[in-house]
Amino acid sequence: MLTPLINNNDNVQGLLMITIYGCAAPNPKKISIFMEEAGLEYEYVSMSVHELDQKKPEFLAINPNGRFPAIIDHDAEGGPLTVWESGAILTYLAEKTGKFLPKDGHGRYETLQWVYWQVSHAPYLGNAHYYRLFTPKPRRLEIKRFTNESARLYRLMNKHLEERQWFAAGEFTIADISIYTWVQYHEWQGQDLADFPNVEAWFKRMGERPGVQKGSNVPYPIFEYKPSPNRDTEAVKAAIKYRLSHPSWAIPADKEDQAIAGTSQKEYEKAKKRLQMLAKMPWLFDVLSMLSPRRKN
Ligand SMILES: N[C@@H](CCC(=O)N[C@@H](CS)C(=O)NCC(=O)O)C(=O)O
Repeated sequence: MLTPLINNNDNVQGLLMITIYGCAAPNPKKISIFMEEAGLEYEYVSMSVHELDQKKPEFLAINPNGRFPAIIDHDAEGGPLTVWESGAILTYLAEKTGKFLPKDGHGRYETLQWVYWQVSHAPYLGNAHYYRLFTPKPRRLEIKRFTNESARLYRLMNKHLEERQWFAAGEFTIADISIYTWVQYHEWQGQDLADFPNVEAWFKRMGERPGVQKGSNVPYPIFEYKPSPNRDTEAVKAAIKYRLSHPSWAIPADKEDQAIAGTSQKEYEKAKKRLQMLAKMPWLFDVLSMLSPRRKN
């Protein structure tokens, strides 16, 4: 059963206009922030990733991709409409309400550009979370790669915000909402906001908005793990705290934007020569593939 948890307007009777399916994670929080900023009524169905609610048939019927967030707009033109993918949901809500996305012109595409950028780069940040905090053993190569890539994204944001208060269109938009919920987890990504002063100032500006504050706390505040039958809240909190401070997990980002492959210069030169040779004799590739042992997966 998918059970409604929060109704942000106690006076609403009957069917609510929009239902959000989400959990306490960056992508669903974008949607509750939008709703609070826009002052819209909504019903929130709180799902648990620990109990694999995203894989249950009743949720897969709403989002076959098995990820949060998803929404149902009961009041959409032409009948109830289901939308999933946080970027698509934000765009839909912005167009429906006429808020936080310019209707046309440069500002509209600037905004969409940053929303698309955020959604397509979120997996780098998400992988930083995964390899720094949740894998059973530290994996140096992966921690380095995703911490460095996260740092590159923060450098880009910091440069972009040098002469701007907001990410796009000279005003608060869905681009800011989309980016904010991920920057909330900068510590997990191995980033110190003091290294990115423009991002830090923007982050503070965002955090001062009442709608952003309220929406960030749905279904509960960031870093607050709710008890679940399968997980000990305090144990998870303690494990994360330990990993964030332990040298083998908290490998810092390199200052330079370099490719981290864990390879030495010698190995790199060898691989480069091999590629140059293959470029000259492409048939050699088929021969080498036949000779190399088959991978099992
Ligand atoms: N591209 C999707 C990503 C959604 C996503 O991965 N959501 C996470 C929560 S932030 C999730 O549902 N994770 C569950 C899982 O990985 O099984 C979006 O932006 O909506």
